[in-house]
Amino acid sequence: MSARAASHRCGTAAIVGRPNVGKSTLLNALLGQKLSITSGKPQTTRHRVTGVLTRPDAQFVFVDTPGFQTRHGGPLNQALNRAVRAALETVDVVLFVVEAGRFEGADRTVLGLLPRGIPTVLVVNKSDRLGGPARMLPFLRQAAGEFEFAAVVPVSAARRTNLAALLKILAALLPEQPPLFEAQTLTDRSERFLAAELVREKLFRLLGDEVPYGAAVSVDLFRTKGALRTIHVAVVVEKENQRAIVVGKGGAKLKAIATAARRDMEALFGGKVFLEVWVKVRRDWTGSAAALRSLGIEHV
Ligand SMILES: Nc1nc2c(ncn2[C@@H]2O[C@H](COP(=O)(O)OP(=O)(O)OP(=O)(O)O)[C@@H](O)[C@H]2O)c(=O)[nH]1
Ligand SMILES: [Mg+2]
Repeated sequence: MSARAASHRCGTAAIVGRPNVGKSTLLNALLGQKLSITSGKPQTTRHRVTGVLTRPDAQFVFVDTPGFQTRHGGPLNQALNRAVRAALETVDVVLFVVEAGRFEGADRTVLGLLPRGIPTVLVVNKSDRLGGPARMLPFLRQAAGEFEFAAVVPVSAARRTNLAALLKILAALLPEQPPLFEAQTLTDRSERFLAAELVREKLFRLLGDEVPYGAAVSVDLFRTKGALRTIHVAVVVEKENQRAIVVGKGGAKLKAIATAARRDMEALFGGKVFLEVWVKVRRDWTGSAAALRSLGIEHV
């Protein structure tokens, strides 16, 4: 093996933390590409999403996870927590994300669930909100005392600040080994999955609080012909009145959801998309483990 190959670093870093701290925004910022969906509402991410960043000297395999639920024990939350635990089993490093200025009970609970013996980096996100070192430094000192972190790094995922420093620290914690993925690989997820996620993101961003948590998305058709993709997506809701909310007056809301999702799909896939979105009512899918299984967590 040449000296160059021997010094190449490659490994997996799980991004974990309580809901809404900015894990998915961080993944996208690190990749320089919008891959994982984000919104101002907690529990946006429901699936593990892997994003690969390839540099000449290192390949980072990031795993974005659902925000770890410390309160509610329903089937959906249990499924989300299982997804997080499964993601942690095989990683080389954990990126534990908190919000600058806030280290609360839910953060400590998540911290307590992390595997011992895996280097854990504390990522203090939303540093832009603290407005400067006078408030940041005491917070960093306090947070650093919560656990034996391998490093503590303040960043702003939204403003993309200090990400180079985070990558440098992270690279040093990864094993020396050749790349696991081809250089052009972005994710392990299919375009079909990403299409469903982008529709789900628009539900979170364009609707109020009631509907997105009771909605699932399934892709009924995904056909690629040359550079053109034809995609049919069903939004699954629990109640008739939720269908009315998603459709909106004269169909305006559904149109806005479909237009925004199509634009993101075209940017991510790099080609034209014909997208059709409609709404189905399926009672109580969030409250029933059987319904979750039958939908397949892939499609939730
Ligand atoms: N001010 C500020 N807001 C941020 C930053 N990073 C993320 N946000 C916002 O925080 C909210 C949550 O971001 P997400 O990336 O969806 O958070 P998450 O941790 O993935 O959330 P779940 O998937 O629901 O657990 C969104 O409104 C983001 O725009 C940041 O660096 N600064
Ligand atoms: Mg997320």
